[in-house]
Amino acid sequence: MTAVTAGTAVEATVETTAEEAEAAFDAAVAADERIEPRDWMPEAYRASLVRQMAQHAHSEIIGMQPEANWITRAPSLRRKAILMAKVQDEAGHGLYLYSAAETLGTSRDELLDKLHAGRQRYSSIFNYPTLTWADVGAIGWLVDGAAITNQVPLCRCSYGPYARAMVRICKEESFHQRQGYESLLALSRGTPSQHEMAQDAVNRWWWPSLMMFGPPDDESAHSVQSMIWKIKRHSNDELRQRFVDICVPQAETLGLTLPDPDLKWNEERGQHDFGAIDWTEFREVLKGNGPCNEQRISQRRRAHEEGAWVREAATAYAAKHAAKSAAGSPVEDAAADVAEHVEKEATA
Ligand code: FAQ
Repeated sequence: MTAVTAGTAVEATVETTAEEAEAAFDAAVAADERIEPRDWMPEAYRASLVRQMAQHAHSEIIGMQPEANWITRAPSLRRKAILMAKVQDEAGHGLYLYSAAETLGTSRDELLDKLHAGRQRYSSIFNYPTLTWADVGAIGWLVDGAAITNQVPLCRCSYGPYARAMVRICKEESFHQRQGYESLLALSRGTPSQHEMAQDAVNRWWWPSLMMFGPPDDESAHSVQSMIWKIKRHSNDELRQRFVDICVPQAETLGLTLPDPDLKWNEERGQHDFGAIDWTEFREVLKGNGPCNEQRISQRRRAHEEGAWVREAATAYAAKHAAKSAAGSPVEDAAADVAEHVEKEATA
């Protein structure tokens, strides 16, 4: 007998064999139940979740850089306040995801070390530059839009902590998407040069946004297994197609053109056909040869080093508090002093 705790389908109080634990895991996944941190899970399931969640968390924090580039140059106080809040939200998303990954037994430090050493990925999209103010709008509309399309199904991911983190993240991403859309709309309906700037941004961000969904299904190494485990609910190509179909009418409302001459409605499929994606470019970006890979990772390393004193101070503060509460709470001490005083008065 191997002592293991079983999945949510079987209460975790009984001793079961490894086979029974695996059967309980499979049954829980099949019944659309959630796998929770203390449940037994296959090591490959755990490793694949850590891989995906780490990549996702890293994307959120590296993703702060391209937009942060425009905070000091936002065209109005209103736009600046909105952008600061958005960039801060992305940091928050990273923190939820690192915390969710910690429930699988990997520390945030370990994941950050791997990111800094180039041993874990972050999304290809954040290796492109933000050349004009319109890029901030294009990121909100397209990048956050692609992120939501990909992430709403993750709210139903079989791993509980990841699924729950995604619910809040998606609500915030949807707000981000709308602010990007509104910002681009203002530019598109502005002066001719503002319109041109919006169109140029869409021209540059459209294709990289389609790459966010990952390689085509027949080249996707993890999709089949991830879908069996219900980590992913749809394939890369399915979600990419859904995103294209959502964007076409939105681009029309914006008065902007999506830079794809092959984009057209296919009556038979009830979906849009679209042109070929440059997968060579995608692979190059993944290899580290995108326009901003070096800049993004070196800024991230520098921010980590420069933030060391904050981590040290927070650790020292937590240790001081832990020592204080071990010695007794100051409030309780004060209450005891008063009680002692009152008692002395009463017996005097
Ligand atoms: N970039 O077998 P698959 C955001 C890698 S958050 C880089 O298809 P899988 C919010 C993949 O990791 C954006 N690498 O992989 C925001 C694997 O490599 P590995 C991030 C990519 O996992 C907005 C290999 O290729 N979102 O934008 C990419 O089944 C604005 C084979 O691929 C998430 O992470 C890529 N685009 O499917 C923040 C969502 N695509 O690990 C700031 C969660 C693939 O073997 C501002 N992740 N690879 O070394 C997922 O849904 C999945 O992981 C996919 C990839 C769909 C990204």
